Amino acid sequence: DSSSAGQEDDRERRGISERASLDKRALRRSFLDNLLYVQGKFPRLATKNDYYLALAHTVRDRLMQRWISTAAAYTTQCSRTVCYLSAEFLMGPHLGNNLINLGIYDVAAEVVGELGLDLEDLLYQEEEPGLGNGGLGRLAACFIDSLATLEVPALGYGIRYEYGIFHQTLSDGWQVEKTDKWLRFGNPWELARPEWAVEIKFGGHTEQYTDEHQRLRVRWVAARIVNGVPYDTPILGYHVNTANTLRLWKAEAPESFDFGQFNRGDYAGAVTQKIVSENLSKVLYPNDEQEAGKELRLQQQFFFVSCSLQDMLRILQIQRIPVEKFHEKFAVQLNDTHPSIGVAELMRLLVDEQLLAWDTAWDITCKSFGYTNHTLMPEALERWSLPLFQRVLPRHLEIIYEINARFLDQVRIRFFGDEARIARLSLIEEQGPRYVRMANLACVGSHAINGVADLHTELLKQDVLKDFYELCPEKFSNKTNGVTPRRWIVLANPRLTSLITETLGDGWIRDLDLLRGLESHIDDAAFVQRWQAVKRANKADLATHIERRLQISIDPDSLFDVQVKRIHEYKRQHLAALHIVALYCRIKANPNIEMVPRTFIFGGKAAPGYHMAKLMIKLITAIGDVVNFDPDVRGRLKVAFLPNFSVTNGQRIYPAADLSEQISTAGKEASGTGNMKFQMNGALTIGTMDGANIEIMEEVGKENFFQFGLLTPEVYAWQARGYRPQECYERSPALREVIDLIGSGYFARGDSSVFKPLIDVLLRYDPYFLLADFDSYVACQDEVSAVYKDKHRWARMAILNSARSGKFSSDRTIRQYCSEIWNVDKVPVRLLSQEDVEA
Ligand code: GPQ
Repeated sequence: DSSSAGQEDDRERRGISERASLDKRALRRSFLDNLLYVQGKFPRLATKNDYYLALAHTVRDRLMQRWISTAAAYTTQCSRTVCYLSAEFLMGPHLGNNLINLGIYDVAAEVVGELGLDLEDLLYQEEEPGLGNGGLGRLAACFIDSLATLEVPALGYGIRYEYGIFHQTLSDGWQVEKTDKWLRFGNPWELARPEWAVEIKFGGHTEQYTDEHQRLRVRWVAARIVNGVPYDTPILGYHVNTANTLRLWKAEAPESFDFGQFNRGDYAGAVTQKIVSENLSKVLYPNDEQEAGKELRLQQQFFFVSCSLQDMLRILQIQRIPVEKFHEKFAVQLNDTHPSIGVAELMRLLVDEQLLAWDTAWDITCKSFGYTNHTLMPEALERWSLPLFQRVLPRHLEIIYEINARFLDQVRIRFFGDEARIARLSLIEEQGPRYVRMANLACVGSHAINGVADLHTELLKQDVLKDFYELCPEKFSNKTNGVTPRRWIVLANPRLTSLITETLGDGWIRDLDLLRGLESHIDDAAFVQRWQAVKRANKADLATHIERRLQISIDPDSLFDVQVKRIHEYKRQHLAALHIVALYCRIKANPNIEMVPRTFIFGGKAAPGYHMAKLMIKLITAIGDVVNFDPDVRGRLKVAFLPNFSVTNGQRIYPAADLSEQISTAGKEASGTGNMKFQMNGALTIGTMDGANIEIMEEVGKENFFQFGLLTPEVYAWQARGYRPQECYERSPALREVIDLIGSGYFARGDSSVFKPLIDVLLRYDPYFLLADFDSYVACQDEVSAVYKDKHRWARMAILNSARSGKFSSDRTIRQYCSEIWNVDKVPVRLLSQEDVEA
């Protein structure tokens, strides 16, 4: 047929001459071979997981040629390379994505199908590497995908956590955390590279000495050394030969380290030391946008950053590039402040170990780093108490003092006598207990600083980083986030992918702006009908999944109203909960009231120590327990909290949504990226003018977006005036009824104490303006229901949302980073033949 012919042309054009390996018979042969030689099984004994692993190895074998060809191209051409430093990479399962990017998804489905297996079933066997909390970690994963697809040389550097984000279960409606043993059955996607291990120092003290040129130098005498071992995962681009590398570091106790000397024959003590060392990469901190301030967290940050910078120096050496050209070879991006200790560590490596002059080293450092800020929430700005910092990184504290002294000298000349400004810009917070301010370090040590949506960048300039903006406005720019359409449309929504490709051809997968072509089909009744059928089928699939998981029946024709993201007060899942209760109250007052049936779907994890967020989960599940079974409701309202929201679960949920809830308090959500995944998959958004919602509305047009709520300047004005939520409560009868019903204990079997902390905060402080936005939100939701009754109008709006989502491809975002921050070009990769490789 025409689409597979299109794919064939594509392959020809790209010169991928691996016909044999793409051949179905060869695929079947190596699948069965891997089952035998890797898993040691034959079909009658094989488990589903054996089959998954056999297929994973079959795919991995096909990645290797590309991976090696890519490494060869980059090495011989000494290509300029992006190094994306991130404490989190929330990759999601690899198998499906690799099948898509290799262009062998359909043939793999046939091969396993002929063996009596179901490909989707095998895909669900993969335990996803949950090495991130939420948006920030998932953004890193989308970026790595786009970099490979755009054929840009890039390395992702991070931590190989043994335990990723916890697994969430619900017990009596409360969140319960279980550990995430994702490596339990092995990981076929990674390759350990112990030959490239590096040593990382911690603690101890510093000493001065004079070198052979009579220059005064500093040596760091560490108290302990830990080995960092790289584990590499290939990241294949879409229908290209480029396979970049995700390099994650595992901490190990060094064999060479002489425990005996330290412990005087204390063997048990030495083993304890080993455990302490390996704790470094043991577990991901599950706090999203919350400062934990834990010593182990600083150690983790330094660990992966020092490993990565040392690895870059090794690469320079292999390519015989002088260390003075570090910044010409590498563009190093800091994904928030988590890796910002890199500024001080690169200075240490260049000055103390490579023996460069301070000024030379500082010039290289500033030209190498770029810093992306991801939040305006004050509690998420990282600071480390001075005693803790001194204990872990004594040499880095000295270096930070030196950077600060030189920096503030310049500030004093520019802003003569402005001591308050100097105190705000200082890398050290001096009022009260002293802290190292990591955002300030990142700003001073980077040549580029960016926010992640237009509004966010403006607020950074006006507010959070105002002093740095006034000092160096030229460093600042915006890079609105994006998401990869390969995972979030092609893999997650095969029905929509077929419809779009049959309508437009498959060019949209690498150039999402081509989706605009859908607009001309909006009056084509057959197309609109097919569009509706796709959504309806996706909803039916999700309904089945929910029914199985939660034992509640779901009507696929009801409006699927979805909010999935980390649970946080600023994201206001409890505002959505208030709306559900308002609808419930209408039904109780008038059981025959006409109402558009809705299914409210929630998902998201709460940080284990964030009690209010956990109470928000309990509120939602408690409302569900009443509403789902009250006969008066007659199925018009259903509330489902899907446990353990993850990349895997997201892939089922986004394609089935009608309505995307993006209801954060204006000025609080830096960008949001879930909003983009919903839009691409044809959901309409109800949202505040926050983060990237504003840009989504700009793209789709006001008439295709449900906007409500205070604007950021209005929030600021209410704050300045002194906001009294009690007044909103008194003014709005609907709000009063909702708050009183929850406060009465109606959703807690009469126990009014359960939700008291939540209700008290709302009535007394309401720091996120739920009560101020309540009436506006409910009115907007009524408008949503009115529009939904007109199924045809809804479908047209949904099509326009997808058609106008091109801006939010991470390919666009990455092109902007490449040209405006990293100054890096693509390096197409020629596939080496077997003989080339072996020669
Ligand atoms: N974000 Cl600082 C996180 O997911 N975790 C964090 O620790 C910080 C930010 C998010 C942010 O809340 C979203 O608005 C962004 O879309 C996302 O980062 C990616 O930039």
